[in-house]
Amino acid sequence: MPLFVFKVIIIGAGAVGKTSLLHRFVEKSFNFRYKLTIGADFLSKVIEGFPDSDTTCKLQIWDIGGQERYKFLRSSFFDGANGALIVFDISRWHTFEELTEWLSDLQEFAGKGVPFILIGNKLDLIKDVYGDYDKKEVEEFANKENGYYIETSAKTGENVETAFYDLTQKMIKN
Ligand code: G3D
Ligand code: MG
Repeated sequence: MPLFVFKVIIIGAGAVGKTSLLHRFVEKSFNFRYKLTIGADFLSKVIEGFPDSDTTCKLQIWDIGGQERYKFLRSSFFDGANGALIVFDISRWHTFEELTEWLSDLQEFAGKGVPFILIGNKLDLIKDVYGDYDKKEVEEFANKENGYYIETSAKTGENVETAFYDLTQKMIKN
């Protein structure tokens, strides 16, 4: 009966949907009361029977919340992380351009080989996106850094479970 316990962190620019993704995954809902996370927060989720029937994975998922701006707080947040979801907002391209900084923080504070999934969130808004969003560029960036790319919507729930499960699989392999 293997049991894995993992610390997962969700990072990325403000308002890209980090807290929403966490609540969608753990509580299966989009509208929740405390949207503006102050400081760091975590929620636990137990996944039974994944990736095989006798395995249990316990994820302790940390939401960086209001720490985006406080670089000096980041190291304790990153410390001991087994995996990360790095999130940008498909409808705001500049949030993709901030990713390199998040990725280098991850590698500096959590270690170079830490598995991550790159998430383009707010997929439900894709019909409103003109011009800037370049899926190919995002995929190439993720592949080059040994991660991979997935589009999600915390609002509709699309691909949210897949993203967390894929990361869990990567952490087990690691
Ligand atoms: P953060 O934790 O990264 O700062 P939040 O982001 O989860 O607080 O979300 C920021 C805003 O984006 C919220 O809107 C939230 O409802 C919205 N949002 C999050 N995910 C999605 C999504 O997948 N699709 C859409 N359409 N909106 C999303 P408000 O208006 O409350 O600021
Ligand atoms: Mg938040």
